Amino acid sequence: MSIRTLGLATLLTIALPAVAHDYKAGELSIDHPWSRELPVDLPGGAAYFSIHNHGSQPDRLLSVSTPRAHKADLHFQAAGSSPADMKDMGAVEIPAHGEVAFKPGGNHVMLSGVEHPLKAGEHFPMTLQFEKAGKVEVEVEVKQADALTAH
Ligand SMILES: [Cu+2]
Repeated sequence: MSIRTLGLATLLTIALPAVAHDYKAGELSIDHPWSRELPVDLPGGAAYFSIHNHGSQPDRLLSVSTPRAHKADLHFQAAGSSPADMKDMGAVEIPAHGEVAFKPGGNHVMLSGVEHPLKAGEHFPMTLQFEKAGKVEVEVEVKQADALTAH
């Protein structure tokens, strides 16, 4: 391998995490973590993703953390209800061969104490702690304020 191809290979390896949308841990995959830029500079926000469990045993998402927020809480919000009705969930069960979606208007990761407002186009790291699959580090993509879904 020449120095030049070696350099390119290194570059591609480094660039990879920025384009990865899918993260795996054991039997779990975490799909497209994203967040929304807020229309005003508020010290908070929310993060969304979906978790697929390909295994025959349930797992549990115990907690989430990110260096971008002092606190990241798992919030439950019934579909169609007001954001004011959201509740803290201790942990979230990921059923065997099942899927749990965190999305706008539903369950979400509530970020509070965000010192630098989230800006569209940036990425920030987030760690998900599962009971069985352990720790999974993901990159959260910040979308425009009017984005409703990851795509
Ligand atoms: Cu919330």
